[in-house]
Amino acid sequence: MKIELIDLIEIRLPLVRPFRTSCGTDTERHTFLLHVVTDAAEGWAEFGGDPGPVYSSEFAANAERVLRDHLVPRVTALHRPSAARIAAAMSPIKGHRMAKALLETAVLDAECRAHAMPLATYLGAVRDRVPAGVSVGIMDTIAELLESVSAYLEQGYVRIKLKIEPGWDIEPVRAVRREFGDELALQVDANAAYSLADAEHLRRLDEFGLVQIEQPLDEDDLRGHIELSKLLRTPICLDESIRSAREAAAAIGLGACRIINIKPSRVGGYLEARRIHDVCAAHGIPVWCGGMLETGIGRAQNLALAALPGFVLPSDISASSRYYTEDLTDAFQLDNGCLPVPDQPGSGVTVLPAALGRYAVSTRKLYERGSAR
Ligand code: SMG
Ligand code: MG
Repeated sequence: MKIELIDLIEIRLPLVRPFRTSCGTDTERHTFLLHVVTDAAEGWAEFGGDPGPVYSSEFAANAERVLRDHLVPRVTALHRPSAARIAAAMSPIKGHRMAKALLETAVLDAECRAHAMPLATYLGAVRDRVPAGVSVGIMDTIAELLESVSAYLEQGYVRIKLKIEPGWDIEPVRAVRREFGDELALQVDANAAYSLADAEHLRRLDEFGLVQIEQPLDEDDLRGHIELSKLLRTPICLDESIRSAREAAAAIGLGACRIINIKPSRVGGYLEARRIHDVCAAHGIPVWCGGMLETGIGRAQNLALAALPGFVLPSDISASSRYYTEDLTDAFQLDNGCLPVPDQPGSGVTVLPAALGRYAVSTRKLYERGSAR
């Protein structure tokens, strides 16, 4: 496979409603896509970060820079680029996992399409459908929250995740538990908004039978998570803290978490995501697939990953309508609380030119074979 062209397409898609977390409020998905054209097929990927370094230290402008100046030149210099060979070519560059994930994923998509193989098959999927959870933002009032959760449950979502932060934690959880009963699969995500000094406060969440508390402390506070997990009955799940299979192995071995949220963009791509899945499976640690408000492009690829055997908990992969009035691909729709795993080659979705035209704000060429930059 030869890479002919790499374009970066900046997009801005309005969200159907603002999404507030302890990191801030998003009203749109402002990110970029990578479109890789090879002599055999084309591939797409979606940058998992934001315009600012709020969820992660990575952000769009620095990812673009590192792709253009460091990653794309290394990968396009490979004699036979393939997804499995890319990580080694990029390894002299430290960090920047989200940027690396983007390039590897676009090439992987192209490679799977060239072999007429669904990404799910390539990764080792064992399911055709994936149970859908939904992540519910911080609201102004409890009444608004209950209304929102009720609407999602009516649509069929099988698990509710509430975003929490100091001042919006015990009461919203109590209200949702009281309104929707003990059977509801309920969990919370703090996006690192607490410190170990809040342990007594967080312990109050134990009475609500939560499936997990996700990333209560700073991403680099492994010791804090180890201590906190001794104090809480609620299982701790790590998101931001886990950036590689090695970090997953360490966190599990040290008792910092009992569940892991795998986000391919955060960990450098689907191949590392699969390795984390394997490490977790070997330790009996359940995993699920996290989301970054992806459009249909990233969501299709996340569905392929979430179809692996160790993904035993519902993922943050919701229907298109939870995010956008119009998606960049055919809309993903809930069917009995599940989303279908794409079964066509590559990520199995087609980017709709008209929709892309409406939400693309600019395109930058990162590489064209035969033309000097
Ligand atoms: O894609 O449905 C989705 C969003 C899921 O809550 C979600 N993602 O920390 O897990 C997380 C957040 C990260 C994005 S908002 C800071
Ligand atoms: Mg999270």
